[in-house]
Amino acid sequence: MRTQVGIVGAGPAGLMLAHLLRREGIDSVVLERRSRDYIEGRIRAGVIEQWVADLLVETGLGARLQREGLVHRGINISFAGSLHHLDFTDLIGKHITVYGQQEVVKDLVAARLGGGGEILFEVEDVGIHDFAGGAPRIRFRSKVGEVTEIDCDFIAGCDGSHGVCRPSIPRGALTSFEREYPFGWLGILAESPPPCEELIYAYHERGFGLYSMRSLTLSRLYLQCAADEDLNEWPDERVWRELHARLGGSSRLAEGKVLLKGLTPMRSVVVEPMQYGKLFLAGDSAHIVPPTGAKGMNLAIADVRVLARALAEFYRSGRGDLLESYSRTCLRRVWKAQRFSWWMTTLLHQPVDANAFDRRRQLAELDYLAGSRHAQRALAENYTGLPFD
Ligand code: RFL
Ligand code: PHB
Repeated sequence: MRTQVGIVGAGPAGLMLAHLLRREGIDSVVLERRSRDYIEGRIRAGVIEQWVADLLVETGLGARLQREGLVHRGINISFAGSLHHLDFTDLIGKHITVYGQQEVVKDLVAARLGGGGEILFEVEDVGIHDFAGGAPRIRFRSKVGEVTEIDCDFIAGCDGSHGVCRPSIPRGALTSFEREYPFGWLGILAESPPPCEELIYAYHERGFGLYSMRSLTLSRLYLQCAADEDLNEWPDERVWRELHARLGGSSRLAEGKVLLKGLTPMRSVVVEPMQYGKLFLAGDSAHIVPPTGAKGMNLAIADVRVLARALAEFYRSGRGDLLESYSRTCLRRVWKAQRFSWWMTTLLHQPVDANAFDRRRQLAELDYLAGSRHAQRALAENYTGLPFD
């Protein structure tokens, strides 16, 4: 088997890369270790930056997004018993769209399969070879047990934080920058209507709380919890009690059937560089952000936008300079997103060893944010997505 770009992973990064390349007439093969049902059902991110929504529309993927996506003018911040609305549209003329990551994945899968492209699902034992120089190859075992090799010009490692591509790069060639947070998020998806039209990020002495949604009847709610929290200790009644305590003062939260409950660890990771020879890492395989800034999926799409343009230029004119600068270009945005995600996280969560000084400082910063249009504009600019170039 032969292709121009071998793509490992059918998350937002891999699928969007395949989509953008196809529009440039560049051939790719996408390999995914999970089933189609699994990747289409995986509940993750929910907030889409404005330029990502625009890109989906411009490249023919916007029909359902425009019908079902919820356009939000801003977000709410709750602290000290009151709710403050930050209106991004009024502040900087931009907005965000709430549309589940799994919906983006469904749209991308449908576009690829509908356009005659292929995604090889449920592949096993994926290995990448000879990507330092000459002729990269991907070897894998197909769903029916057949060992197959793909010869390609380039490999895109879009296989997330537990993939094979990053660990295949020789030790010593990458530097990893990491920060662990001593807390995590307990998240639920519930059949409960929105108590508020837009998201609520709540600072509370019992810990951070977040109210988000997936539709006008489905809420997505999160609570700060211990990094090693045991879900068994969180029956639904306790989750609701805690949500009422942290979000209740600022909203009329309706309880409903809990459809899903899970834990999300909080980590910041960046590996540098994001490329090695003919292998390019994109999305969570190269960086992880804590979810507080809603940046993960958006960054994954930003990486592949850069990569698709660089590959298109290479195939069009033979110029390799955009490919050579891929990592440098992406990392400038990645580090700004890391900074913003870290800032939102430390602003809104209770530090594990908090003393009275830390709490007063956090409250002062929140008060400053609530009262300063300059501070609000900086948040709005980062939250809705920094400009490119
Ligand atoms: P993905 O989505 O993890 O996709 C990687 C794919 O690679 C496959 N794979 C392999 N395939 C073949 N061979 C192998 N050896 C393979 N190993 C792995 C996997 O099965 C998978 O299908 O990475 P990608 O494409 O880089 O996308 C990144 C995003 O998924 C991630 O950053 C976001 O979900 C993070 N995130 C959020 N991002 C946002 O932009 N906005 C948000 O509001 C937001 N909220 C969140 C989040 C992540 C969360 N969790 C669960 C971590 C909220 C939560 C709770
Ligand atoms: C979500 O809707 O899942 C969501 C929203 C905002 C975040 C993180 C997750 O910061």
